[in-house]
Amino acid sequence: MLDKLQEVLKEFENSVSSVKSLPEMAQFKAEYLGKKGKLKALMSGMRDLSVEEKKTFGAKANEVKQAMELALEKRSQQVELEEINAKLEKNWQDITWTDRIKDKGQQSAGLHPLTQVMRDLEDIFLSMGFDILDGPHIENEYYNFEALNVPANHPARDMQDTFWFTDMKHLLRTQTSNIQIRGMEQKDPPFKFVAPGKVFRCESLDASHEAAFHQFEGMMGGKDISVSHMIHFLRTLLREIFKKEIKVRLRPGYFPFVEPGFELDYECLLCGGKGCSVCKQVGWVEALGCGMVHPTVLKAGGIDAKKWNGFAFGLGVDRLVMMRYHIDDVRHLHHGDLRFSEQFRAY
Ligand code: FA5
Repeated sequence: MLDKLQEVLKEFENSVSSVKSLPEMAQFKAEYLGKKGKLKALMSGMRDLSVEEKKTFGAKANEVKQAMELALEKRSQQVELEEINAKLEKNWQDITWTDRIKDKGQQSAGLHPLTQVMRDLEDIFLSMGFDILDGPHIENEYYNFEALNVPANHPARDMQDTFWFTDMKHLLRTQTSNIQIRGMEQKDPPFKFVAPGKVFRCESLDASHEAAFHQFEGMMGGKDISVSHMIHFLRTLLREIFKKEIKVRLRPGYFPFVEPGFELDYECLLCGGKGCSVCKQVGWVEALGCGMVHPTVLKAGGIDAKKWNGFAFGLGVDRLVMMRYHIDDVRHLHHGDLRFSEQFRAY
């Protein structure tokens, strides 16, 4: 009987590799291991064996069963892979083939100008060694205000009209500056990071104000960082985004989380500085806020302000997009009108 067992195993081993599909595999398994299978048939002959022979045969039959199960499992995996590969070989589609899309009456897509500019900004800062961080849209009061040197009842809270949740502890972040503290909590100086994302303010809408818009935060912490470092990175940003010299001005600006603080304005590229609805007839458009990080903010981020300092900036991305592509109303960016989006297919 032991010889017969060996014979069945050999026969199994010789034929398992020729099983070509999963249904065939199920049939093959039943043929050897099923209730009416070859192994069961042999085992039913055990009743004629002596106790000693039964022990030896039983152990051997168990080994054979395990070897078969292992081989079946291995072959099943191969068959599955072969089936997937065969399907891929037969059914693949070239998703870059735009004629197919046109045939179906659809049009090819392009990147939204906001996405394009966000990606360009990320590439510029990645190439200068900055990390990219992300943070929550639903934020608590601490990260959006308190840790940024804007305690409760501070008048600066009114600078940004906030969408509060009913618990009055959570809010939709009004600025990407919430990542300043979160970033410092994660990193020891020296560090350089940027944080792009959506921000929300309960604003009256006009040509340059949206309620949901995008900012791009930047922060650098280290030893003896100065305003000139900050200007260097901002200049590089503008040069790379516009690929030409554009007129900007840096003027003092108040933000409780920086000291000194500045605002950088573009000369309005829509009217060439003559005055229009985007620049509110003044010829300049606010691009970003920036400055040297306030020691209280460094402290809130767990950083020793006697040893380290740094700069931070928060850029309005929607307005940057408007300047780069000469878009005369920020609301065009968000309203999903295809006549607008289609103009950017080439970018
Ligand atoms: C801030 O939000 C500060 N967190 C920026 C900052 C960061 C200062 C780090 C210092 C250090 P502000 O509220 O000015 O600042 O917004 C920054 C930029 O976002 C503005 O310059 C403008 O370009 C853009 N922005 C502000 N409000 C709107 C809006 N409603 N719609 C579109 N863009 C806006």
